[in-house]
Amino acid sequence: MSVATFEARVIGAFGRQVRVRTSDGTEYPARPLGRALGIVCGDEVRCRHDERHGEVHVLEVLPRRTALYRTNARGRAEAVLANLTRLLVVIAPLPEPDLFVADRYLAAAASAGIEPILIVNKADLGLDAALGAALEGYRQADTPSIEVSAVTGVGEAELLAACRGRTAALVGQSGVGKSSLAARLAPEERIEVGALARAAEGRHTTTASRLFILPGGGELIDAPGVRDFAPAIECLEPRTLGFAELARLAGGCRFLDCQHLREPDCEVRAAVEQGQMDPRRYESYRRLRRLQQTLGTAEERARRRDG
Ligand SMILES: Nc1nc2c(ncn2[C@@H]2O[C@H](COP(=O)(O)OP(=O)(O)OP(=O)(O)O)[C@@H](O)[C@H]2O)c(=O)[nH]1
Ligand SMILES: [Mg+2]
Ligand SMILES: [Zn+2]
Repeated sequence: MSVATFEARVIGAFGRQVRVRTSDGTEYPARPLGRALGIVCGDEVRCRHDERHGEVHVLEVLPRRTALYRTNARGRAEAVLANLTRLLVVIAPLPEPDLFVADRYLAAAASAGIEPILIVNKADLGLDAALGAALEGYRQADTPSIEVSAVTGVGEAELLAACRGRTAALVGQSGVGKSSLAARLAPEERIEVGALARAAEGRHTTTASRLFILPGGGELIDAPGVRDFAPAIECLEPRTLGFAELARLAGGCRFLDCQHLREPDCEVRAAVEQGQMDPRRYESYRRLRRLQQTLGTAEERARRRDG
């Protein structure tokens, strides 16, 4: 007797354990069948009921419309989240922001066709001069940003509008308030929020990505905090590495394949010298180029592994 299969959405992924939801809203714990499928939150999957063991098996991951990729510890590209249309890159005055991490998320999203927005949470704490200057740099970089507070509710309507009708994901350092924002936007859900002290100790409150349905329409993924994020280099837009302002400036470079490092007549370097591109953003771009050189191409890495 053949058993009917059905399609479902992955709304939680914790290693080999996943949680899926069907279009009628039924949720099941499920287990990937056979070899590692690399299932991530947001995936659409084909499942089957195993009546004998009372389990749901995931048979197959359906083609992803978009995916956010990182470089894993073995130097390989690995999907982190799937089928996003919006990436909410969260920073806050506390813990001290690592803007290079934010830049790399923004770059990975832009390269993957996922619209990024910078979310500046904890606006109630006030933004110091350094963060203010960084935000000015992002404005020059054509990167939209919203100032919000999960405590006071400032910016909530704007944040909700940015998620409406989309699949959005909250990413960023641990303790910036991703889960607190998710809890505000999806008040019906049970979402655990951490103590800032724990984040300062490097402990993460959220340990697995979860997908929530927003009351006004749209989906929101709350992802675990990170200490660092290395995008998958081969997934980055080759000319700009996903840096939005470079897409605008690079057309003016003398060489079509300008990497904006030491080449003559480089419009990007000129923009930095003339104060039209944030020097910190440019440094961030150079670091990513260096990372690209260190990691090498995917083929070079495969050769190193196998040879
Ligand atoms: N003052 C202030 N504190 C906030 C705000 N949002 C969150 N917090 C606090 O920041 C701490 C961390 O919040 P979480 O929502 O758990 O942070 P997270 O980004 O989900 O952290 P991880 O799950 O570890 O990645 C908690 O103590 C929250 O109460 C805010 O807008 N203002
Ligand atoms: Mg969290
Ligand atoms: Zn250039």
